[in-house]
Amino acid sequence: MERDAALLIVDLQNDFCPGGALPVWEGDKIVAPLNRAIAVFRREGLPILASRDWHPVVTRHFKEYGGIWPAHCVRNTPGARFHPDLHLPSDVTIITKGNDPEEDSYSAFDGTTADGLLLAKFLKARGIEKLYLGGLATDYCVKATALAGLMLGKKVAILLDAIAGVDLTPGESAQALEAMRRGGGVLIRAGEL
Ligand code: VGL
Repeated sequence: MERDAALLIVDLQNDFCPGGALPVWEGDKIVAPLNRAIAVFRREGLPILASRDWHPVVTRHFKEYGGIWPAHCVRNTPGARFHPDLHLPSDVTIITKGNDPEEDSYSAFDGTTADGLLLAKFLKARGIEKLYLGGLATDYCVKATALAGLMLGKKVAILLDAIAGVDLTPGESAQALEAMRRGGGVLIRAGEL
């Protein structure tokens, strides 16, 4: 693995998994491959980051207030917690996004660390040039994060067996993969790590 790489797990939260408020079909199936990826990054001593949607009760992101989504990942609720089977290490860097009631904040690059550092600044400070991405959802937050990272000049690899999509309109996840590939992203499997 490249020494300037990090693993970024996008929004693997209860509300995006079966039984949650905005479930992604088989969203929990990616937990096992992501745990294997976590083990690889830990073994290599490389950073592990996890983004989370962290919305206020009232936000324009939700249907009730003008958005397109049912309420989900309201901060400090069980639905906003990471999936309980995900083996996040104790030194994981959590990136929080969706705080702003005016913004959708699909991209983890809209988010900040606990110290209030924007993701791009954090990566720069740590010398991280390559992101391995997994999580939810392929056609929203994973796509937005991948494209934002590529725009910033980062290398991005998408872990095909560690993502799952909403497919609000059928085919959106396939289109998202194509957009990420076209933007310079590399599509690989977690097993190849
Ligand atoms: C997401 C829909 C709404 C995501 C977030 O994490 O991909 N999808 N909000």
